[in-house]
Amino acid sequence: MTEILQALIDASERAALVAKSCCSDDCQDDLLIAEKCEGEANARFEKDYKTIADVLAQECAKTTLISRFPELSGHVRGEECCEIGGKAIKLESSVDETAKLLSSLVQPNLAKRMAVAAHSDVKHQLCNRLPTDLPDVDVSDLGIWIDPIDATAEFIAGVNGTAASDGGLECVTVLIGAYKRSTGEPVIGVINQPFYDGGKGRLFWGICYGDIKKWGEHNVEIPGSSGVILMSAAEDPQLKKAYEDKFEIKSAAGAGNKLLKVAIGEAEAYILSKGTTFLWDTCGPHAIIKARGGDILSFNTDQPIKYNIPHSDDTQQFCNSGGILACSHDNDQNEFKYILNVKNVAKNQLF
Ligand code: 2IP
Ligand code: CA
Ligand code: CA
Repeated sequence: MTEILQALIDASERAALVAKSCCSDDCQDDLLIAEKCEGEANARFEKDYKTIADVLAQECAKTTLISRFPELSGHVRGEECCEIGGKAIKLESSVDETAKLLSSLVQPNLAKRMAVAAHSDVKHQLCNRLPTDLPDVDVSDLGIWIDPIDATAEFIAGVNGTAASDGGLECVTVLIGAYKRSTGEPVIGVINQPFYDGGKGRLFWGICYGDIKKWGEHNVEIPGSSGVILMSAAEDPQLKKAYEDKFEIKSAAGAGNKLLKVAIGEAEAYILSKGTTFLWDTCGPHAIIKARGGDILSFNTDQPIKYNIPHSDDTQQFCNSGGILACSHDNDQNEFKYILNVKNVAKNQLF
């Protein structure tokens, strides 16, 4: 299990390096921003975009995973398709070749920086500190979901120097999760936050495999009960109202960023009534949240989200269409039941 966890961590770091390689004074407005077409787009946005960084970061993460575990081939899925600006993006055999491919889409300086990042042979420092007593895992029963860059809108604004005060580059995350193909349960997760603390970055991982629950992170103090519930800025105000008496309702950009805050106990819960997240948003964070004793349920059905949905060309098949309710820990059963109960009352009255 340690090797597959290492592979997920390194894959996320390689994607993180690609995202970071776009940040330089000489590359403003040059990310090659392409509008997603109808089947690909998220209903949360009037227009939904992807950048060359999203596509390249996903290719890098995928390549890292499949080169170390060839048996994962065909079972590594992600948000992006590899085509952008009429070109299929892939890692060529050398930095120069990849730079050449990218420079047909972006300026040569940026193409070179991205290619160097994409070819880095990443060994994340955290990998020296992983537990060595983890159980064996049947990799041939694993599937992977990748969100190479979560909060792309904030990423674009951050790179262009037009970020809003509450949604800068810090809310960008790389999300990678492994699930059991036989059951659909999330089992290993990584959340990488490349731009945290002025670009120092931080990374969280978690494992929930049978009875084994382990998690780890960079320098984080886990607070006690935070009394905070997170919601999207676009959430129904009536749902916010239902919780206002007992909780502080906060909004934060990025689904991955909100799930990260739940995972590390900065928030009790993240509640989303709409179908604007996908399996790649929740799979990695879900494994970490489960490792910490919490869970992610469907807002509509109260059933835990499952990840072994059959392959399909229709992106909507992978949407968490019933919304989500992510809870940090069910150690305090009463708090969890209270959150669930308020949600069900609100749902019946408001929706
Ligand atoms: C988005 C992104 C948005 C989020 C949306 C996700 O993913 O995280 O920020 O909306 O649900 O699907 P919100 O910020 O309101 O939570 P991506 O950037 O990968 O498309
Ligand atoms: Ca994304
Ligand atoms: Ca996302």
